[in-house]
Amino acid sequence: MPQPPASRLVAAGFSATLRGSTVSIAKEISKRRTFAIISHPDAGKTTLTEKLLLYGGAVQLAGSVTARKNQRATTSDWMELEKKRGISISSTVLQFDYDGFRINLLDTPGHKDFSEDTYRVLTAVDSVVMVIDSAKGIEPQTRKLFEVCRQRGVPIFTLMNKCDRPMKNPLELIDELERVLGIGAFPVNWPIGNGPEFQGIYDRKTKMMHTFERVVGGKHRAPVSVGGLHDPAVRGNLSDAEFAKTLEELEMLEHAGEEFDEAAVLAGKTTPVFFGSGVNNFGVQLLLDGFLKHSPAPKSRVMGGIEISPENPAFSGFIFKIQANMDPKHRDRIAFIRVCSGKFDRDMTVHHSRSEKKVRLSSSHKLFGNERETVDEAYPGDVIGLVGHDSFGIGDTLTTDPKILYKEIPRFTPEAFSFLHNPNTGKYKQFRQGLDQLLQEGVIQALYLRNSSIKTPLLAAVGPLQFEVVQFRLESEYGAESRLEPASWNVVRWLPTDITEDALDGLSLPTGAKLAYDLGKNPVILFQNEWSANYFNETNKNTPLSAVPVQTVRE
Ligand SMILES: Nc1nc2c(ncn2[C@@H]2O[C@H](COP(=O)(O)OP(=O)(O)OP(=O)(O)O)[C@@H](O)[C@H]2O)c(=O)[nH]1
Ligand SMILES: [Mg+2]
Repeated sequence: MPQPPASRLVAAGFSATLRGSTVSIAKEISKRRTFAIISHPDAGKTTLTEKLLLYGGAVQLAGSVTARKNQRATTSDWMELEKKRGISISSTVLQFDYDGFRINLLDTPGHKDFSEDTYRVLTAVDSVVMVIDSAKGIEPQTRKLFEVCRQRGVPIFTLMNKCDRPMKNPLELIDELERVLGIGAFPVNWPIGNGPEFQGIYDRKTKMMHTFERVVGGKHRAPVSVGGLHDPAVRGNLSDAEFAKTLEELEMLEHAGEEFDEAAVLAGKTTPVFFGSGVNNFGVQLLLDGFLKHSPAPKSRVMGGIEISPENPAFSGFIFKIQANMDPKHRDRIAFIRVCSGKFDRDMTVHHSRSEKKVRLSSSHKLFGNERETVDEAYPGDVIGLVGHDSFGIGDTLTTDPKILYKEIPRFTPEAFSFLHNPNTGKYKQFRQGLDQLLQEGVIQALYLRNSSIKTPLLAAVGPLQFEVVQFRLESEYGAESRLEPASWNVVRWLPTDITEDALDGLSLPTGAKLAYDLGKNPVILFQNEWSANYFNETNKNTPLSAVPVQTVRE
């Protein structure tokens, strides 16, 4: 029999491997669930994160990294200042396996001063869990975050949390979602009892009631009994009045006759609603399982009119966060990349969009709070940490196909301005090194005044709490003291990037306004107030201003 030419043999073998690897990539993608937990401050995101880790089997005891180390801090709020203040300042990535899924969970800070970090995270996830304090309903920051998700078409799952506190009527809460946010709301389950009487959750799909026992401190899973609505053993201590009210509410829901519409959920038009109490572990298992069942795996991204599917054989991803000094044992910086297509292999060489150079990615890690472990491969949906690349910045694309360029990261207009002085000249090196690092992390922006003898950096932030973070981290991570001096400007606007120095000299600025440059050497004008910025706009029609730099080139 004539033998096929050698080249055909090679080609056949090659395509067989390609098919094999495509199948395995598709399988890996279908296992990935990458989501953020979002809400107004204090609704219970970090507490819920801990409980999802507990129920997901990723920690043995909620509220501690490992029982062995006997650390009491949450896994998610690992930063010194977060522990001290009891609030989340920086988003945290936690990767773990549960029930056949590879979960990438991102806990975000709720405070508006840190919303830059939260918004960047939203570019890196495929869905979100929106946590609502059931006593308060929809709060302002939740509404803003919701809008961003809606614009991006991100599917939203809702947890009505803190049902162990006197809560709003659950029907009202559902109505509020529809009225205030304008999204369809489908209650997947329903609370049984309210506040101190809250003792369980009714699963509308299985028609089963889950009643829980409280466990001290909520560190362990809550013991649960499952049974039909009229099962006395399951009904527990619920008063007749409460029970009758629950039955009535459930009847009303059934009467409304709405079906769970998977397509509407995936399109971000309907949110499945779960009830629970994170602190007491009530409803956490139902939320985790319900979320995994209905949430999407990574899907295609469209960039500049080109659709990049996760199955695309070229590896690609973008950096959405940089964080230094996560682990005091390793004083280094981690760039967080969201893998969007293809397969990541440790030691692979990729194209780096900012430098347009090839770089080898040898130090890659999977992340669990501030813990890390070397990772050899990763798939679309995964968030991994890359160490040892000082040239990496937020927004950069890394890919084996240089035609792929992600432009996902939003820019924010600073609204708070303050000079940062170094009061201790002997520590100038630490001060400068610390500040440069924090600037690269995007914790804050810095501006330098034009034609000025003042060389002190002018810090520009979305909110003043960011200044506090800079000062605290300079001191605790770099041993550098600092002093803030409030500046008299409140508004910054970017000038066209191609404006000449002569044209800048020729500008006539309103009283108190000043020219400055951002770190990318883009010129800006600092104004004392909005009125003055508008006046400049009116009187200088040929010099359009913008609230964010049109194009940023950092050096
Ligand atoms: N009663 C009650 N309190 C809760 C529940 N979940 C969280 N809390 C409390 O609410 C407070 C805030 O909880 P966190 O989990 O830190 O809230 P967060 O949303 O992460 O806050 P930020 O990250 O700062 O926006 C803490 O005191 C928690 O103990 C709950 O289900 N019931
Ligand atoms: Mg938090």
